[in-house]
Amino acid sequence: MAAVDLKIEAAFANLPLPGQTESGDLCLIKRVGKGTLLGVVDGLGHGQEAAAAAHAAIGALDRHSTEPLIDLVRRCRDALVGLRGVVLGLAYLDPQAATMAWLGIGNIGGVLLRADLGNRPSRITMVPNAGFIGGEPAHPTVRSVPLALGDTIILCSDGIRDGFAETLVLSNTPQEIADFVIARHLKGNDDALVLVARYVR
Ligand SMILES: [Mn+2]
Repeated sequence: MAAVDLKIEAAFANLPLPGQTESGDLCLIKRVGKGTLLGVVDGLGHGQEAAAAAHAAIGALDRHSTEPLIDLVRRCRDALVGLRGVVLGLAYLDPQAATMAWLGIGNIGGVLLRADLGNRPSRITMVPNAGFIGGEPAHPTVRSVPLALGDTIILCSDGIRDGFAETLVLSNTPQEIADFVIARHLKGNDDALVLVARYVR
């Protein structure tokens, strides 16, 4: 499945743990204002309870998508009362300003890969804050980075092994990259989700 707008092209791949019908990993790709909001949520554990928590968090992100990233974290927390916790990665890509703001709470991967390798550093890794949403109040750090045409952003759950970024062919489409990462870098002991977005003309 892919969502395309004028400037941000995004796609994802999601695979539940074998034997589970539902993935506890979910994502959101949504046009918000002139930009695109990306979210990856991993409900703690797996199976139906993890999926219920992930659905609640994604619903909160969708309902409040115009709010600042930091407020979305609080919205998720409010939506998770009585449910399991989640870990979360959020990014807002603003093609007009050519910036991306992002944050992570818990074990969520995020990497920005530059199209122009002369643009140093050629890779920026998101450093998530510790913890999860649904426990102690989280106070994540929102970081802003410049975006250039062709740059690729990847958010993924911990069902994906580290080190995948080195193996990617950046001329491939976001969907091809997402499918490749799921096919080749799956841990196999957890649900897995990878979301790939690119800033395109
Ligand atoms: Mn997980």
